Amino acid sequence: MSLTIGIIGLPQSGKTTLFRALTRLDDTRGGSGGGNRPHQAHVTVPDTRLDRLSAIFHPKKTTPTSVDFLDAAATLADVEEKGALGKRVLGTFRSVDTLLEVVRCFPHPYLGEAHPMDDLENLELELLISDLTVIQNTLERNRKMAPDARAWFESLASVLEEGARPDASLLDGPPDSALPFVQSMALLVAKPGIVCANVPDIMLCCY
Ligand SMILES: Nc1nc2c(ncn2[C@@H]2O[C@H](COP(=O)(O)OP(=O)(O)OP(=O)(O)O)[C@@H](O)[C@H]2O)c(=O)[nH]1
Ligand SMILES: [Mg+2]
Repeated sequence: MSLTIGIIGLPQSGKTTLFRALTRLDDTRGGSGGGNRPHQAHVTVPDTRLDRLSAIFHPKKTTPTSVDFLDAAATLADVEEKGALGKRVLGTFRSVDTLLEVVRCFPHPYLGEAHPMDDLENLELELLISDLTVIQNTLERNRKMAPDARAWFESLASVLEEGARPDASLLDGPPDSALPFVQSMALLVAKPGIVCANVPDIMLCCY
C-alpha cells in the first residue's frame, strides 16, 4: 500500500524542516521546496511485524508500506499573483492523497509572533477558493452537464462561497453523472487532512 502526503502551509511555517525530519533527507539545501522543483521523497514504513512474517513464510517478494512526501512552497511570483500559496502550488497538491497542513506556532525572526489560528484560517480559505475556481470553471466549460450533477456542484460551490468546508454527507453523495468531473477535479477539500502545529514539540491533529 502506498500513500502520497502533500506538506502544505503558508511561507516559512516550517514545511521543509518537517519534510526533512519525516524523510531524513538532507538534499534540500538552498531551496524552499518551492519554484520549479518541489521536494519529493519515497519513504518505506518500518514494520517489525512484516519482517517477522517474511522470515516465517519466505515469500518471493516482501513489499513494505510506503509513503511519498511532497513539499512545495509558493514562489514569490505566485505569492504576489495569487495569495500566499499560489495557483501552481495548489495545482501540484491535487494529485496527493492527504494534505499535511503545517501551521507556524513559533516566533519567526522577521515574520514575528505566531498567529496560528489566523494562519490556519487563511490556509483553509485558499484551499476553498482554489476549489471554488475549479468548480466554476468546470461548470462554465460544460454547459451540457446533467442537471443533477450541476445542482450538486452548485450546492458545493455555495458552501465554499461562505468560506466553509462542505460536510461529509455532501461530499460523499455526488450523483453518478458528476463522478467523472469529481475525479478529474481532485478537490482539495475532499482530501483527508492532518494539521501539524509546528511548536518545538510537534503536535498533530487529524480531521
Ligand atoms: N524556532 C523555530 N524555528 C523553526 C521551526 N521550524 C522551522 N523553523 C525555522 O523557520 C524557518 C523556515 O523553515 P522552513 O522549514 O524552511 O519553512 P518552509 O515552510 O519550508 O518555508 P518556505 O518553503 O520558504 O515557505 C527556518 O529558518 C527554520 O529553521 C521551529 O519549530 N522552531
Ligand atoms: Mg520550504
